[in-house]
Amino acid sequence: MKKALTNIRKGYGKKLVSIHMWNAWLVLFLALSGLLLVGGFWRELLGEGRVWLKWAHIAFGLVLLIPVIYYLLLAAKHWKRLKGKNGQKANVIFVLALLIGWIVSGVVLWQFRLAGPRAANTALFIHDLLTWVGLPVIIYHSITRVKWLKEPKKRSIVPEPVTSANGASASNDEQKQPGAAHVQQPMYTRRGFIKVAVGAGLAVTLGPTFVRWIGKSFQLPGTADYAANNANTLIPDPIPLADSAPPIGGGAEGNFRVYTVTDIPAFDNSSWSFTIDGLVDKKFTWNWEEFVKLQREVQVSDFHCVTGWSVYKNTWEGLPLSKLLDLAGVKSQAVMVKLYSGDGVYTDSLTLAQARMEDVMVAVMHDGKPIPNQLGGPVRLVTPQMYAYKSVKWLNRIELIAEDHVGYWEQRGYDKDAWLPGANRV
Ligand SMILES: Nc1nc2c(c(=O)[nH]1)N[C@H]1C(S)=C(S)[C@@H](COP(=O)(O)O)O[C@H]1N2
Ligand SMILES: [Mo]
Repeated sequence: MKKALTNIRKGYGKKLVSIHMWNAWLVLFLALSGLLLVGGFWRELLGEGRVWLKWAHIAFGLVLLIPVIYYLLLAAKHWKRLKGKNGQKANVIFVLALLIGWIVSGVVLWQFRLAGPRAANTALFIHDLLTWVGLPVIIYHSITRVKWLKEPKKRSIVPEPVTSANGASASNDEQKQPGAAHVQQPMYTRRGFIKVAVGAGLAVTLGPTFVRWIGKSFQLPGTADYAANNANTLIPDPIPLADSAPPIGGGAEGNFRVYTVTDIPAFDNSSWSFTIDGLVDKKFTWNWEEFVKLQREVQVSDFHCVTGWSVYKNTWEGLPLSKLLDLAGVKSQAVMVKLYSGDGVYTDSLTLAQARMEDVMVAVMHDGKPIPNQLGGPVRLVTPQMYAYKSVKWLNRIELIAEDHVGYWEQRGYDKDAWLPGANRV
């Protein structure tokens, strides 16, 4: 009878240890892959790997459910054992809330098409928030626990009940004694000291960086900050229409995340031109002075990235793409509009019907100001009914072609179908 009890205990303790270990490895993988995915810096380098990494991140995120559910099945027992240890109870609740929050917001991001951009936007905020709060705690936890691994009797999750009653060295053979009473070590001074020392060390070395990091993630630079650092030097400035200044949309809500797969280019009057060619009746190449004289229009629209962030109520001023197509005259053989970026690398395409949608715009101004170079200025495409990978930055050439063209991200695994849920597909 006694023996059976010990075996159960032993099995249970071992289970907790292995849950903890699997969970730790999963979280490590998810943290690393997540940081690679969120960092704009890695976009060019990862290329197609980015899409694979995203699928791996989602898959392992779902696998994380296994240790969480498994733990929940054992939770009642573990909870009893934590009786009186409020610190550890709080820690368990914190970790569970963190993991469940990550999983739920992650599922919404994974199912972004079902969820729609509003929900994806909220989920991304929560996913990020939990990362910036949870990761430092987990890193701290891991560093302090490494010491404990070498001194197993000081851990709160033990493979078997520790049996030393006097606080003296609990050796391995002691742990093998069957049926001995479970006595938790009261010896917390050294552990406490290590914790405080590591905590203080981390706070001093990483603290300031971390605070700046958090600040940045919650207060991303606004369009005004980019406008202030606009590296384009095109003259003259386009003069905003009355609807642009002040912007009829009331000013954009949300923050763009600067994405690029090259170094961020900047242009001046000598390095910039805009061409429409291919299967057209009349090919055009405008320089900047000519281009700013073309009649612009104003629209207010939302901007959604497929990774979950959105910027609402943008007041864009520019040329409806359909007007440019009419100006050049599209030949009957043409079926696709190929869009080129002045970065020399990024391209995408629209069908003629898509290109003629009234809100597809070759934009020159945002909220009454020239589009800053970091956000794709002097001229970028906006495609309000499609995810923003269609909205080619530094747009400088439109070519009418007779066959399909697969865009930069679509070549690397993004969906050819970029329509937002609820869009008026054409
Ligand atoms: N030339 C170019 N255009 C681009 C991209 C890019 O990497 N290069 N990224 C696309 C993606 S995925 C998005 S979400 C938007 C981001 O626009 P922003 O950098 O102005 O926020 O630009 C799109 N257009
Ligand atoms: Mo995007």
